[in-house]
Amino acid sequence: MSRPSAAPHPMPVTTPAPGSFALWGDVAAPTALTVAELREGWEQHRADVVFDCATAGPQRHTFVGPLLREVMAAARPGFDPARRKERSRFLLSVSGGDGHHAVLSWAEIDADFGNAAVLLATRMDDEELDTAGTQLVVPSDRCGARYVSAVTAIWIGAHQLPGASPSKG
Ligand SMILES: Nc1nc2c(c(=O)[nH]1)N[C@H]1C(S)=C(S)[C@@H](COP(=O)(O)O)O[C@H]1N2
Ligand SMILES: [Mo]
Repeated sequence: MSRPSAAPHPMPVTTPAPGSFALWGDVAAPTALTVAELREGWEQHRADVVFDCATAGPQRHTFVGPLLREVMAAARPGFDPARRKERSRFLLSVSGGDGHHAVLSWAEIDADFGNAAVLLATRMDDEELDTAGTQLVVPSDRCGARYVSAVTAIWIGAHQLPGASPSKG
C-alpha cells in the first residue's frame, strides 16, 4: 500500500538563519527566533543537570534559558489555553540541523500536568549558544537523547484520531 505523497506538515518555507530556529506547525504565528531573542524575551532559568550518554557516560552541565512552554506561547499554538483536554492532545518535535529529533508531549511541560521545567538553553556552562544554536534541556530525563543540540526547528501539533470529534473541556 502506498503512502499519501503530500506531507501532512510541510516544513516552513524560509530556512532560519544560523543559530536560530523555526517555530511552526499548528500555530497562529509561525516565527523564527535567535538565541539572543530567547535571552532577552523571557525570564532565564538555571538547571544543573546530569544525564547519561550511551557512548560517553554521565555528562554534567549547567544550562541557562527560558522555559519551553513560555516560548511556545509566542507562536500561539492551536489550542484553547483554557481547555485542558485540548492541550493534552498536543505534541512537540524538536529537531537539530543534523537530523536528530525527539518528541515531547505538551502535557509533560504544562503546569497542570507533568510541569517539567524544560528549557531552551541560551548558555551551556561558560559558552553562550548564539552561534551553536539553542539546546533542549530536559532535567527530568535520565539519559541524554532528548538534549537536542543546535536546534533548527520546533514543530507543534495535535494528534487527531481519524473521524473522532473531540470532547471539550
Ligand atoms: N543535534 C543533536 N543533538 C543531540 C544528539 C545528536 O545526535 N544530535 N545526541 C544526543 C545524545 S544521545 C546525547 S547523550 C547528548 C550528548 O550531549 P553532550 O555532547 O553535551 O555530551 O546530546 C544529545 N543531543
Ligand atoms: Mo547519548
